Amino acid sequence: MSRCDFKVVLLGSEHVGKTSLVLRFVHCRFNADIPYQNTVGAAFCAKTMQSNGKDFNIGIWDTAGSERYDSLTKIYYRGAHAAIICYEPSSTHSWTRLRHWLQELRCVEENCKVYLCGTKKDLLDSGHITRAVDEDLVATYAQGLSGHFFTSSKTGENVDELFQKIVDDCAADVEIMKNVEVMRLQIQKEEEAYRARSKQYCFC
Ligand SMILES: Nc1nc2c(ncn2[C@@H]2O[C@H](COP(=O)(O)OP(=O)(O)O)[C@@H](O)[C@H]2O)c(=O)[nH]1
Ligand SMILES: [Mg+2]
Repeated sequence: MSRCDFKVVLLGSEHVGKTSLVLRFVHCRFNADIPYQNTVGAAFCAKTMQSNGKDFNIGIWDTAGSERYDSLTKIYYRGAHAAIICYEPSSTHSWTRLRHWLQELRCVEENCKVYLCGTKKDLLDSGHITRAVDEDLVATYAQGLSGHFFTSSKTGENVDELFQKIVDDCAADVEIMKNVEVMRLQIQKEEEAYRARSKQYCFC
């Protein structure tokens, strides 16, 4: 199985913690000591996860979030099965941007599952930052969506839970799974054809 079964895209303004979330999830690490580096364009990584005892390959697109790259970001959420839209509870700007991303996404991928993610929970819990985004408002907003999580990439809190929910939801979606089966069959056929061709030209 070489291609991705589920495509997940991360959206949200810059500095909210998208790249840190992906690094924590994929590599189980958090590095607070390196200077901030804005993601240029987008970065891709993949991880295999299980749902109901079956393996699924998850492709994750981590976008830049900068307003400069807005038009480019559309390219990355096209075809996405799920989107994690991040905001920082201490930043009203990041919340405004979240609503912007949700509207943009809905125009392109109507059926994409959307998960809201409040980041940097450790900083909020320890009082290093104060809440500026009204959580009741977020909760109301999240009601029509697929989920709402508060994560900390520093401690790892709720990070695996967020991605597990996404994989479980996608695996339980009949339409998505139909396409996954079709794609897997196609890959299998391509691999068989490739093996047959290789045999044909092998003279040893
Ligand atoms: N304490 C803490 N810092 C975080 C967390 N997530 C991100 N950061 C920090 O926030 C800054 C921006 O993070 P980054 O992942 O690059 O944000 P991005 O621009 O959305 O990709 C970096 O200095 C991170 O170390 C978190 O969960 N806890
Ligand atoms: Mg980034």
